Amino acid sequence: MGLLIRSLLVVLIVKSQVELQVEASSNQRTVSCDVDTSSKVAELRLIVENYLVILEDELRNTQDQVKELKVLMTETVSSELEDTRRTMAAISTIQETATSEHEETRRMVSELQVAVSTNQETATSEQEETRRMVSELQVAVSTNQETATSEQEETRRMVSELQAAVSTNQETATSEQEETRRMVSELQTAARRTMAAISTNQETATSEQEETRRMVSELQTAVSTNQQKVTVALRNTTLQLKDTRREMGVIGRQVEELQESVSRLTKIHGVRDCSDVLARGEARSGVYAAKPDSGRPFKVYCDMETDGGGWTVFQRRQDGSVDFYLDFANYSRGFGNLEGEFWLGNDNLHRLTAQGEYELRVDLTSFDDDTGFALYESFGIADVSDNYRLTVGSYNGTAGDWLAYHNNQAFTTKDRDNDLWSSGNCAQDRHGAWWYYSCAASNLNGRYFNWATTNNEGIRWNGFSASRSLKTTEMKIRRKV
Ligand SMILES: [Ca+2]
Repeated sequence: MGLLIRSLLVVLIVKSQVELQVEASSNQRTVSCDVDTSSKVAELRLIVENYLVILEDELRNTQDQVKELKVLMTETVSSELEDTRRTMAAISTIQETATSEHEETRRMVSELQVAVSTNQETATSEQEETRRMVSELQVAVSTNQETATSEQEETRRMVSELQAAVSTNQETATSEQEETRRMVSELQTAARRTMAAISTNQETATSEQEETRRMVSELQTAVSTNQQKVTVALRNTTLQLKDTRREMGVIGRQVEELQESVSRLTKIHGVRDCSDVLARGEARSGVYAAKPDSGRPFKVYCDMETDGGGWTVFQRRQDGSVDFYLDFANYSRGFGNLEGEFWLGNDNLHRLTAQGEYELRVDLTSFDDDTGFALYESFGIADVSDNYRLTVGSYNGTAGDWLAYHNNQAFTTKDRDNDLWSSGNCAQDRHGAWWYYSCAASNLNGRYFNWATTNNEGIRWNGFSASRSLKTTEMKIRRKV
């Protein structure tokens, strides 16, 4: 930088001197040409002085710049020098480390060399020892070989002696063998004879054995077949036994039921009606036997629940399962099922009521399930000669007195007109059988409807349930004691 400025200044100065010389020569020429040159010289001096001033300024500036540059260079160089020093120090440290490592390596190599040398020596000595042992072994082997050779000789000698002995023995053995062969031959001959005898016996035994086997097999087959038959028979018998037991159980129960029924039905001595059944302690409603007089007994249904029980039921309607539009004969002997719908029969009714004082109870149920009853303090039925004429006493109850109208009336059926209606048969008109007058205030043997109709043919008890057809009815009598 400084050098450059200096060169520049030199160039400037040289250039100025050249210009000055040119100008001076020109001026000299001018001076030579012009008389008045002194003023021009003065002018040139002034110019040169000005240049000098400028040059001095520039020189000063340049010197300042050089100073600044020196300072700057010094600082830069100083820091770079410092870096270089640090690097050198690091390199020195690395070199030291490398040197110490190198030393260590050398030391280890040296030790290794020593160890290798020692090992070599050891190996050499061991090798020596090995050689010595091998040599000894060789000597021992040689000695053993010699011993072995002598032992072999001894062995050979003994073998030879043994062979000789064997030879002698063989001769002896040969003669003994001959003797033995002879004896064996004789024994073989004897054995053959014996074998022949045995063979004959064996054949006989084999055929007998075969026969026995066959018989045993047949017997086994027979036994097996019989066993199967017995098993099947046993199984069948067991099943039959089970069935029989089951049937026996059923039969037993039936017998019990029958016995109970028989018991009920045969306890007829002194049983005139359900009042007597109750008196005997039978508290269950159901079918019993009754024998009101010297005539034959008949079955009755006893109501043991209503109003103290002991009622002999003689009529029941409940579902329309029995046809009640029947003739005089049917009403005389009775019909239906005592457990369901039925009419006990006018003959039986007469026989019952003829033996004492009876009360009558009529129980009714409407299709609205309203219930009502009519109780008559007396009730009687005449015999067939009087057409089973009705006699009822005074009424009490909830259903209304709709039998009084029929009191003292004969029984009319569709085939027997005993009513007081001159223009026709009330039984036909009301589709029933009753103690019709002309015709009815009640009609409990009428047609069974399944709804509450006001039809004249229906089962009616006028005034109860507004004269509409009824759902259930029961008529029953009880002897007054
Ligand atoms: Ca009539």
